[in-house]
Amino acid sequence: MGADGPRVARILDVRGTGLSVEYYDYTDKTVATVPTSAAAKIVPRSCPAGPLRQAGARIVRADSAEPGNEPGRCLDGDPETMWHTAWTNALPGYPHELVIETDRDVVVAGLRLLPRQDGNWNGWIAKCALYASPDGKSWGAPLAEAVFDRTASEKTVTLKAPVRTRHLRLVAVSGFDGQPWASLAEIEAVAE
Ligand SMILES: [Ca+2]
Repeated sequence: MGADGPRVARILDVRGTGLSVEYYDYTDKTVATVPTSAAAKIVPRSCPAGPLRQAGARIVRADSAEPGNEPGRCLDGDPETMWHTAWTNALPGYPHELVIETDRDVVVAGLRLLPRQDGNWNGWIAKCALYASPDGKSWGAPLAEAVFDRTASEKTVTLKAPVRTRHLRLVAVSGFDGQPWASLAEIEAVAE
């Protein structure tokens, strides 16, 4: 367990004495018990806002979403909620995409992508590409492409050089084992 700085965690139990807190650590993937004095550093059920959410980021386009797993759920700071492409009334396959818009320019050195954290790997993204646009319409060539391993840990897409923009497009190119779905618990930007 890392005790330094805020931890993104889900509180599992507050013990009867009120002297300790049991929590699940999304970074270390462990269950730990800490005294309440240390638990003050735990951020329950939330991811710290980074450059995107600080700039009012929202999803303005998603190619598909299942009701209850709307696109905005990957920008709500809650690691337990997610965007998930449709599976009930339609089953569209890859590629999938999200277009993100912010209220003002942000300088982005890359993206941090948190896969769904509920123990189910449906929709985990294996390969993706990141674009930026001056106007939200023309995207050009991808600024970065990335291939991820099949784990629940946070993934990073790193740009060769930081970009200043209000419009980002994440294309999920493929998943694992030929799955048609994409899902994502949280998106944030890597600051310059
Ligand atoms: Ca979420």
